[in-house]
Amino acid sequence: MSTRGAFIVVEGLDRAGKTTQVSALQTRLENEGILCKLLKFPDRTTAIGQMIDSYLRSQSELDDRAIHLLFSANRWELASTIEKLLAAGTTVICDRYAFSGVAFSAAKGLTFEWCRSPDVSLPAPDLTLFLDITPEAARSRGGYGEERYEKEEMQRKVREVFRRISSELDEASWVTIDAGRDLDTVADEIWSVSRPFTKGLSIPIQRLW
Ligand code: T5A
Ligand code: NA
Repeated sequence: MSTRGAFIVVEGLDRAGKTTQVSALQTRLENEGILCKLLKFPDRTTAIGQMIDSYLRSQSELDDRAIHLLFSANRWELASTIEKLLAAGTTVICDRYAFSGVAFSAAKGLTFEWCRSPDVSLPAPDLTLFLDITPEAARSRGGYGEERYEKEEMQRKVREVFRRISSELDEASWVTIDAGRDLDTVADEIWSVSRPFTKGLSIPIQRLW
């Protein structure tokens, strides 16, 4: 039976080390000769992505619903690319995805169900690695940056919504990783959890949610 690539998403609070870890995972996959592609949301390079970038840097203001829909549209722009890569046998690693979309908008006060609806039927990750870190530990990593959501109170609320999301998903597809440890320890755990998924999957691509 022919297999497809696995869709692996890395999620977490700001400064949890997502970008550091997706890059480490990509290196390990390449060293094993496994075909992989790294994606990131928001993808700030598209026209929609540029609107998101401007909002995050507080250079523009948007209604909470409007920015939520732009984040979702930014994922839909790449949905068919993700599907084609997976079908061609490429492992797709993604730095944030729809879970961030729900977590940040729900933390602002929009309802959970409303937040989920625009992402319904996007390709679902086969594995989500949630990098969990306390807001205090995140702050100690050189402090939060200048962007809109990088405030401790916001990060606390976001963490609560991520907890709710994880409680509603099955344990095999959502794995919480203690990201407060040193870089190599976190990378080793991510690798041991991801490795079985990189051998190719024979089940069809799943859909959110
Ligand atoms: N957002 C996103 C929404 O509201 N809706 C959505 O739908 C989506 C997709 C931008 C914002 O958009 C929001 C969420 C965000 O607020 P972004 O572009 O992903 O999202 O944000 P970035 O600023 O690029 O990334 P983060 O701030 O989230 O940081 P990372 O990627 O988690 O952390 P990283 O790897 O850059 O590391 C941060 C620092 O910590 C060090 C690193 O060297 C770096 O200095 N570090 C460690 N230090 C000690 N121990 C470790 N284990 C370390 N790992 C990393
Ligand atoms: Na990042």
